Amino acid sequence: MKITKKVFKEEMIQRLKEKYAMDISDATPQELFHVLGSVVKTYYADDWVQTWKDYLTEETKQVYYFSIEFLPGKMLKSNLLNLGILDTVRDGLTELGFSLDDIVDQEKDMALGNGGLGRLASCFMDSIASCGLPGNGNGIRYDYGLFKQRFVDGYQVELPDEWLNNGNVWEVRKESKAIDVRFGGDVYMMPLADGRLKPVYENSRLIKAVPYDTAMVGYQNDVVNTLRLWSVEIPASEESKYRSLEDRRELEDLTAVLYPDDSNERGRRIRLLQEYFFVSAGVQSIVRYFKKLNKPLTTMSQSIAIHINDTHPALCVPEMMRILLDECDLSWEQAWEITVKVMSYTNHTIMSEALEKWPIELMQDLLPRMYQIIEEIDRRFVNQYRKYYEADLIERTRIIRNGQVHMANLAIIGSHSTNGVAKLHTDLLKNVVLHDFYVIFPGRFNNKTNGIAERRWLQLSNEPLAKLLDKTIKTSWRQKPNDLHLLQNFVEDDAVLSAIEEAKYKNKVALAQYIKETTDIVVSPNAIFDVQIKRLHAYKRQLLNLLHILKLYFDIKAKPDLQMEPRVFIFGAKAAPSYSYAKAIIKTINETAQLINNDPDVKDRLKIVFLENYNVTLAERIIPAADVSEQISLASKEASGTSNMKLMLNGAVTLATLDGANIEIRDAVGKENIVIFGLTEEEVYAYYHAQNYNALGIYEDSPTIQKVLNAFIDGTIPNIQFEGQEIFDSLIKYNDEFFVLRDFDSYCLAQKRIEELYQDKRRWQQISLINIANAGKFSADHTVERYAEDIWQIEPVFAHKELTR
Ligand code: GL2
Repeated sequence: MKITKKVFKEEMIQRLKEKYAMDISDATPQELFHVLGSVVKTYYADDWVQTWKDYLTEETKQVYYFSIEFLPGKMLKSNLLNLGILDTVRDGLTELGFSLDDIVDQEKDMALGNGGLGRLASCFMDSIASCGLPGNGNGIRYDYGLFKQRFVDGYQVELPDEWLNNGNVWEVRKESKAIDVRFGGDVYMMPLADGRLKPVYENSRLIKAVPYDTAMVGYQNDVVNTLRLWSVEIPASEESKYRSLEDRRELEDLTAVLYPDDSNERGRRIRLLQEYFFVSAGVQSIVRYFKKLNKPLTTMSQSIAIHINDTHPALCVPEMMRILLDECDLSWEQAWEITVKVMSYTNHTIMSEALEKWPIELMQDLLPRMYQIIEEIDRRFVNQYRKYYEADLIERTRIIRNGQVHMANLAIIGSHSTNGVAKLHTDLLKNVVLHDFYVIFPGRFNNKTNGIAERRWLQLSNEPLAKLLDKTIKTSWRQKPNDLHLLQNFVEDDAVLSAIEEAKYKNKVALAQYIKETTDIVVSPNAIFDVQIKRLHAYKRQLLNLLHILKLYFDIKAKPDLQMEPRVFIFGAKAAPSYSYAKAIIKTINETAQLINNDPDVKDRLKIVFLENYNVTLAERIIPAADVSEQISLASKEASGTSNMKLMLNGAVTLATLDGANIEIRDAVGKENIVIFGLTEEEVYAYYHAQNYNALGIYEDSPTIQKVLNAFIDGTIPNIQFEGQEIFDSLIKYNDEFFVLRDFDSYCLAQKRIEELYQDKRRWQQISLINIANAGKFSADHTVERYAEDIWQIEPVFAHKELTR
């Protein structure tokens, strides 16, 4: 659709009049945002309807991406970019006397996710639509997103994220598509006259799942897919059962909050119900759609693929079985064949505490029919494979073990594909964590390295660099991220090299200003901006970063005129509210910041900035301004990471362990263009096998480590009596689970290397350029194309369009 500036301006003026009965000149940014949002919606409405019709009439195979988290952030600019009207709208607004950026600020971040996993789901939504792939998201419309983080006296305080307070302009409530979901009570199987068994439910409850659809606009390709999020309501037929306010509240709580746990699952009733709620609503609605196609159920996998994003939606497997058995009257064998062909699963972590398990009693109590079906899947699995494998292996791979339902086992057994999210991670799944399954189902395992949507993470968030790229290599990279490679030709071009540096400088000035406004800390854009942004977790080792900062601080104290490249260490991280160790780290970083930032001896050589409330929008500010990308998890622990990819795309130099996708980043840029340190995954496992890691020994042997660690407990860092001791003990008394001390020296050397490289200006600029030039490989467009071909067997719709034109 071609929208001119003139038409756009007229529309804004008219709509504003209709909606708020006022002249546009009197409108507040909030009012403008709402009107602009609804205008933009009309621009994609036809394509949204058409895309859906095309899928239906052309019987296109579609994927449904089930994820308990989506983290889209703000959507206005992304929609404008993808519709190809960003400049038109920006200029139009300017002519009307407004700034697009002020209006953009009004939008609340849609933060229905914790971190990488949720953000990946949203990058995939963008890429699936942008690649013209027929795919939809399926999740939960939480009333409250991930908590807002504030620091009070250096402590993390969590506030509710009331993101729906001013309404949500992008969503469309589809009451007519609501679905009833059943839970609780008892179920027994009643034989029918023809010998079949039908479930009879007693005292179960029905709840109504109402979908809210949001358009996922493809990048300038007329494709608009759907993200469907379900919200709970009380069905009219059940009103009488929910008499008291508490009863109603308990039910409504079901979709109230996103569990703010990055990787720890707490055995909460509501969490399990949430999982079943969006799975059941989603799978029911998919089967309802499939029935409209009038095709035999046995061909379902030719029309539908369902993706289980981490284990939270693993109940897709028994729910699909339930529908096919109980409602469609298929035999177990038929139903099972369909289910396995339709389902696929991604594992996102090897951290054992995140491998979800539910107590049998809880599952039986809340979801009795699900439990029956899972038991039967388990029984048949054992029967089928015990002939071929030793009893121990079968026992270890069972879904029901030690009084618990193992969700990863359910997802693997009930699907045709299990993938990891980076090469190393997939290898670890095959060889260690899920090795038993790999023995049974070698063909099911495959790797799909994560990716990022470069539209958001470069085109939108880093305009200075994007413009420079257009000038230098033309604009094809915007369509085909691989074309960023063209930049490689300019690695010896001084003008381009300094232009990249200038773009970075501009972004650093902007971030410095934001830092000043929000924290009152003054930082110089000439300093190295050294960035670690990710959830606060012991394995990610923000502590290692802190120990090095303290070392630098003590170096300065010992030698007041020490020459060093000024550094600003920037942190962004939320800790799960129940994760007290992570919170202790936050407090300690904040107190260390106070100490160092206010010590006159430091003379601005070091600054620590911990920005509050890290979220997608804040990431968009920080990433373009980063010089150094800290990816320092203990090797083997970070499944992939994705901030590593975003930061390289924006020209930051990666300082990393050989973990997750860092390895593939090294392979892409070459080992001279990344700074690697620390134990390898093999070395980590060697320690595990030999059980000979000795943190105390390392401490005793190193005066530097002693000095740094003692600062936690001797009052050097103020106000952390409790936290300092907790951290000290984690390292010394509890033997340093993530080998922070073992990697400390190697990390300090790597940091020294960073400094040397930075001092060689031209070399640094070249590394930066090479990182940008090689980031196209990590576009989520490629990643979803691989999923589409290898796992989902879906094709871009353009192919259909071309044929029918
Ligand atoms: C994670 C991994 O920890 C992270 O390394 C990975 O990049 C993302 C996306 O695959 O998934 N797993 C997980 O549970 N969370 C992640 O971020 N929350």
